[in-house]
Amino acid sequence: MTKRVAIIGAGPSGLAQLRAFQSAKDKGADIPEVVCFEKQSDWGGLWNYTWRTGVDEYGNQCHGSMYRYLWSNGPKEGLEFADYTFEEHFGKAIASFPPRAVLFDYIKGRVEKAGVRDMIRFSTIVRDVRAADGGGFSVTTRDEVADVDASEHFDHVIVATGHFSVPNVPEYPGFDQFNGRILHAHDFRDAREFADKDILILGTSYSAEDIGSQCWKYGAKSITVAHRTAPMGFDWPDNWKEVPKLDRVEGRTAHFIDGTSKDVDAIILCTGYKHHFPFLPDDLRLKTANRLAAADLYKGVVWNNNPDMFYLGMQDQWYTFNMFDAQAWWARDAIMGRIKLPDAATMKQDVVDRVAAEDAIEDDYGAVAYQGAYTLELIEETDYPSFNVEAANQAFYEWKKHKKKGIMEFRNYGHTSPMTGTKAPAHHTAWKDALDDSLESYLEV
Ligand code: FAD
Ligand code: NA7
Repeated sequence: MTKRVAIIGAGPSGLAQLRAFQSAKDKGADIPEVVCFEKQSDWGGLWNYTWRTGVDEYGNQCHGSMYRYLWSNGPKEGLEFADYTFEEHFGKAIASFPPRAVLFDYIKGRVEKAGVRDMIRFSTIVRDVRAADGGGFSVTTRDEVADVDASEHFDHVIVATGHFSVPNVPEYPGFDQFNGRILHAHDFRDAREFADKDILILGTSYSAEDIGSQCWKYGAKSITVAHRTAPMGFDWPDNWKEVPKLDRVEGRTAHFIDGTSKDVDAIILCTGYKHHFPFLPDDLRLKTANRLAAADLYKGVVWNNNPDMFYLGMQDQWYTFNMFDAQAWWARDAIMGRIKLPDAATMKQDVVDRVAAEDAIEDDYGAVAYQGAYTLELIEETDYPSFNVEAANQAFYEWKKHKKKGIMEFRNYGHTSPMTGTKAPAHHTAWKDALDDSLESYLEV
């Protein structure tokens, strides 16, 4: 096959794509020439921790949003690879909410086994992609080490650059006069910085819940969370309060719209991220909200305005690694002609139907089931090893219930693997007491 395929990004999505092509090759298929461009010097995407904030060593936007002491916020049983289980990687059953370093090790394990590293050009940022006259794309990259630009032609481009990296940063009156630190979750690195401090968090989603919990665990004096829409409503510890929307800040005092106020040392904006593709022109650039049915993507992966282009992992995420796999296997098969794309009207209607189905979802349980069904739909059209998606849904449902029961305790439970049927052991130390998040500590019995 003489086709050339560019993958942009070597995070979990881009690595899933490399593994998908390599698995077809292993089975004797003639695969395209695949080149993956990764702006960082190592793979793993967000799971490749960096202490840097702001810009990276080359002056490009720093990709990393992960922080020290981060443990998986959902059960690992919901994200397990069907072709490479946790038990295969670690040689034993491990607990359900691994810290970042453990998940990074797992992600690496599969691609090291697959031997795909030499398909990646590291420290190489994609700067520009254009639809080429006569078909395909012109992709301009910069090798940051050599400090040299190059342009190459590819028949397909797969965008796997993630969408939890460029922060959405709102401004409230008085921020410019605030006498403390204001930062976005993207720049949060070490909760110990906020020990003995009064912190204000804006937002009510994963980052708000988890960064607040980290700060609580590592000794913040108080945590105040202001909601724009609705409170999270968990049974929080005594020094944690949920308050209505922030109105303004005066000096160190945050005033909320119900007339109450609180003096705080720092404001952490857990206000989400932008789908941001500075290397793409208008005709190729995805513009979508952070939702389960992303705009303009047939089957959630094909760019409807130019079906030679694909996007992976652009949805809001309950399912992650195995959903990226399902998408990558599907994109591979579309590129290799194993799956035929329908006409433009059908592809457009597919998005309309997915959006309507998402809009009809009543609660988080419905959202999990929706994304599980989507993942299964793609898997069933490829040779990705099928797995018990209903069992993975169940792991999410149990997790939701555990969170309701005890927001600082949900990580102490074990869930059942949809791949092996093994129930994970409880972790040796309760999450709130486990201050060491190293791989060695986590794997201790
Ligand atoms: P990313 O991991 O973001 O990887 C994208 C890659 O593209 C990066 O390596 C980046 O350097 C590269 N890139 C970007 N732009 C360019 C360019 N122009 N040229 C070349 N390379 C480029 N998911 C879970 O399942 N469990 C969790 O507990 C969890 N916790 C999270 C905590 C935080 C703080 C955040 C932000 C996300 C979390 N996630 C979690 C979700 C996360 O999005 C996925 O797990 C996963 O990392 C997404 O993979 P990705 O490959 O799509 O994107
Ligand atoms: P999310 O899930 O996109 O949530 C963003 C939150 O930010 C959400 O609660 C929003 O409130 C809130 N938000 C957005 N804009 C504002 C303004 N202007 N003022 C106040 N609050 C605002 O992002 P997360 O970072 O929590 O999670 C992203 C990923 O990172 C996730 O997959 C995790 O795994 C880690 P709203 O409900 O819209 O009022």
